[in-house]
Amino acid sequence: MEPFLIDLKEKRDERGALVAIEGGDTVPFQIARVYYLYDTSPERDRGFHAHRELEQVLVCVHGSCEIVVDDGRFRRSFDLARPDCGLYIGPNIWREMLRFSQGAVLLVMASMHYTESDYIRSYNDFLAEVRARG
Ligand code: T46
Repeated sequence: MEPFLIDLKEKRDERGALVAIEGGDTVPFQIARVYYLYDTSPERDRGFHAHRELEQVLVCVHGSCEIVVDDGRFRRSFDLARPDCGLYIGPNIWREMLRFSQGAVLLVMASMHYTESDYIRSYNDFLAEVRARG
């Protein structure tokens, strides 16, 4: 499945705003793990890998960053700059996280626990796996 944006439906009133995310509803999988990236810097790109099985939703809850996604044929870029907007990335999509604003915080909800065997960390290996799949 190609990456897509999810409207996280902010609840705003005079006190501020709240976003609630429910696994299997707001995001299209049960959430098994949550992690977040912080102390990020515009000079320090991250990612540069794909996952074989993992599904994730990324939300830039503070600041902004650019997420480049690549299915082995086409590259596409998303600017994440709103805490009420999530980016779904499914399996077999190469991702690069670029241009973090100073102090940006990227929250990630994941469908699986962490396992290094799910990562493809070489772009050539990624292309070979995608092409072998047809
Ligand atoms: C992804 C993007 C959006 C853990 O021990 N547990 C975890 O749950 C994660 C995600 C990472 N780690 C360890 C593995 C490395 O030693 O934390 C270190 C940094 O991980 P990594 O270099 O993979 O970080 P990013 O920011 O390049 O990528 C992360 C996720 O790993 C990845 O799944 O899609 O964020």
